[in-house]
Amino acid sequence: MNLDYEKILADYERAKEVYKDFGVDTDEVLSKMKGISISLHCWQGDDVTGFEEATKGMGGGGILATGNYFGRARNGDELRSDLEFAMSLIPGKHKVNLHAIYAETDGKKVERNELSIDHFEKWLKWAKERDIGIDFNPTFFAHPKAQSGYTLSSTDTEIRKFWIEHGIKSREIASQIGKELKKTCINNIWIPDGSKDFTAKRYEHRKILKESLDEIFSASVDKTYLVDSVESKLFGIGSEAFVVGSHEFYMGYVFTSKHDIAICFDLGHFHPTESVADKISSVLAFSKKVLLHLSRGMRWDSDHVVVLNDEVVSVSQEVKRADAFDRVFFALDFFDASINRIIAWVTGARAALKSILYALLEPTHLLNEAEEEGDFGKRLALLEEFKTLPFGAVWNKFCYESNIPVGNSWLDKVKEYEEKVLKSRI
Ligand code: RNT
Ligand code: ZN
Repeated sequence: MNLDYEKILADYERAKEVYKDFGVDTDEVLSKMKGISISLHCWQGDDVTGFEEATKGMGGGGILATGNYFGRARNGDELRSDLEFAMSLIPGKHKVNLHAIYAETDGKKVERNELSIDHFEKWLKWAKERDIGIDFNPTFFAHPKAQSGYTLSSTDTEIRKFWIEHGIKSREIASQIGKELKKTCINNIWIPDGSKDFTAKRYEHRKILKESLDEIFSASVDKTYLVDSVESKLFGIGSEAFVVGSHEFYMGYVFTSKHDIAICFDLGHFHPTESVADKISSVLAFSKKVLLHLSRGMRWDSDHVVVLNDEVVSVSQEVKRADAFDRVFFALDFFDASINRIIAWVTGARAALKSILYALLEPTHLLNEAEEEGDFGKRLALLEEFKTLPFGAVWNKFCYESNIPVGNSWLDKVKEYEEKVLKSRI
């Protein structure tokens, strides 16, 4: 589909009138959309491999990119070039999310507890030139010291110390990244700790994790641009019976900590019938900030590419209805190695942005009014009506205004890139 400007504009003008009848100003919504930034995870581009020579391909921690599509980025330059290309197909200005394993150390072996901002120079320079922000994650998996299944909650003091040091180093790096770029940098802690089978010392591991987090968050690090967050999980491959950092654990931790820490909700980290959308307002009542990892579980935490499904839409609607776009950070978290990785990035990012636009276009005031009147039949009927408003025409206008291919014409560009760039990586 290749739409010309006349048609995009005409469709938009008609849609604008329809939304106006419902009391929504689409021009205003489009200008809000321009200020929305999501975090694009670098790890979709290389199947969460990273650049550490010693641990490349080691995997572990229960996260697993399946598939063998050609063209995986093999180094920083390839990954940045792929990301940059993906960003040219995603409307808006977005951040990039890094993991510690994406450090570039010039062939030198640098242990994770010795990392510094210097090892992210290339990423910083690249981001500065493009005026984009960077988020950060310590990497507590794919490492010999994580093979026991425990890191920050390990009963082995040496192992635990190593990971605490890594946690502190990562906060320092994130703080400096934020300062350099003058943009918020979220440092999200996710640890794989847990066990495949029935575990007796659950309480002990959780007490140890609490103490480790206390040490990490007590380290004096400038928080001008740094936002700390912690991510829970229900189970993982190899941690089916016990996950130390459960949702309850982190809720308790964040709400009672003297430090300002956000909760991260990954859409794949809950029981399949649980609604993450409904958790947002509960947590916002107690916590200043929330981080979202948009993902798509398929029967389990499978990290499938995000699509515009009910779950993602409900999440965005909750943020819109709570007027909390300044307190809720959107990040992507999936890894599919079975399809072209750029298609995965672009599809997921566009779907996430579509859900936000869809939510912003919702005539929420009409729902509120119906609720205030106690007319719940009207509320239900309106919700159904909203589903078929001409959202697509506004989305196309957003892409067009952002100088991004409209409709699926971006696919042709990916195919060209595949031929020219990705094929040579075989
Ligand atoms: C794992 C978590 C975590 C990772 C990334 C790579 O289950 O979702 O966020 O996917 O940090
Ligand atoms: Zn996640």
